[in-house]
Amino acid sequence: MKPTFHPPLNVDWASGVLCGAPLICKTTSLGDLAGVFADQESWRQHDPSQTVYSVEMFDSPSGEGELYVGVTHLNPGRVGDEYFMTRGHFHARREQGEVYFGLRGEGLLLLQDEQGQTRLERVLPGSIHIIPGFTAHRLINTGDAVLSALAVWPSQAGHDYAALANGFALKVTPETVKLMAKEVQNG
Ligand code: PAN
Ligand code: ZN
Repeated sequence: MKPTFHPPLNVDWASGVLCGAPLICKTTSLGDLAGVFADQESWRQHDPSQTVYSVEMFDSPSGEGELYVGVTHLNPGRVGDEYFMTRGHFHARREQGEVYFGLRGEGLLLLQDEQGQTRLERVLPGSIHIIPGFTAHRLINTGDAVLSALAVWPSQAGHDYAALANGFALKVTPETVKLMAKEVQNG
């Protein structure tokens, strides 16, 4: 049988720009993140229309067994002493995992299991993060430039934001980054 040839989808590794098929884009501004940052007073003082992050993903099929591919671009910034971050979520289908790949910028991936145990992984160009099932995840930009990360996840995973309505158990501030650097240094 004669094969059919398809031009591939493409990501520019340096910028995270996707092309080759129609995209779905969603932007999240500070005003959308009510209750997400600990310092509510500081959050109220910011311009609510300021973009915190945007997600671009291929408009792919969403059936059982299909995969979504998308890039999150997370701006640098802080609310009080807390870095700009994504809202974060468990997958609605808890058992479904995801893979993140760091593309540009520097930051952290905050992971939290269902018992509330947290851990952090450094995100940097080339880093690979295998997020197991039953694990909530949030990107945090600890740098001065845009943090971009590519993600691949099951189309049927869904997003459960409500389970984290009271927030993650760990607040990430410059103090956290200093502590982490010290731990890495001490092995
Ligand atoms: C990512 C996230 C993206 C935005 O594509 O959806 O980084 O974060 P929130 O969904 O928490 O606002 C992903 O993890 N998909 O499953
Ligand atoms: Zn996810």
